[in-house]
Amino acid sequence: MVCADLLAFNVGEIKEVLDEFETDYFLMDTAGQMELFTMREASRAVIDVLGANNSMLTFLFDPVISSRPGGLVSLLLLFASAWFRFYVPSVSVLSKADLLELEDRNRVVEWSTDANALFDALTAEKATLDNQMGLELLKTLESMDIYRPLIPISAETFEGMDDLYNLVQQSFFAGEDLAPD
Ligand SMILES: Nc1nc2c(ncn2[C@@H]2O[C@H](COP(=O)(O)OP(=O)(O)OP(=O)(O)O)[C@@H](O)[C@H]2O)c(=O)[nH]1
Ligand SMILES: [Mg+2]
Repeated sequence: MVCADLLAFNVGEIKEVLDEFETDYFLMDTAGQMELFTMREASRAVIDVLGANNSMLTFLFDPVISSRPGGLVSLLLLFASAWFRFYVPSVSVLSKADLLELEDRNRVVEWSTDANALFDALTAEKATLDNQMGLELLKTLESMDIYRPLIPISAETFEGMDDLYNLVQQSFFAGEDLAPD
């Protein structure tokens, strides 16, 4: 909590330091516990000072939780909540993708691309109360603009970083590559 407040309090100074770097993008990691960044009003000020018009939200989907249809719906809800808070362009990332077998990873990506596939997977599960709730939640989520293919990324193998870079390029520069090489 103290760190979160200090970040907001000192963001002007942080921006001055960042402005000295000659780079096109900064990737900033915020606390995974959503109460500490997403659900604090000061975070809005941090984004505004750093430049809301030049910001993009990257939301990390846990690979193990995403592997179950109901788990993916839960994470989509969290993502919807974060996106709704800041309302800046966003990318959805399947983090630690190296932990999943290729078949499982492809299935999660398919669910994230096609709501009908996720709907079918939920329907195929036992008709428990949570699965029924998942179906109802999915209908709501489907009507929002939160469906986008998850980009599998791994900090172990570095796979997917190019895909993330390309998506950011597309969002800000319509795909024009800024890299010198
Ligand atoms: N296999 C694998 N492990 C990873 C990867 N990224 C991080 N880890 C490991 O996962 C563990 C937890 O790290 P993170 O998920 O980054 O956790 P954190 O950022 O400290 O916590 P949050 O506040 O939840 O973001 C550590 O042991 C990391 O080394 C990855 O891409 N692949
Ligand atoms: Mg983290």
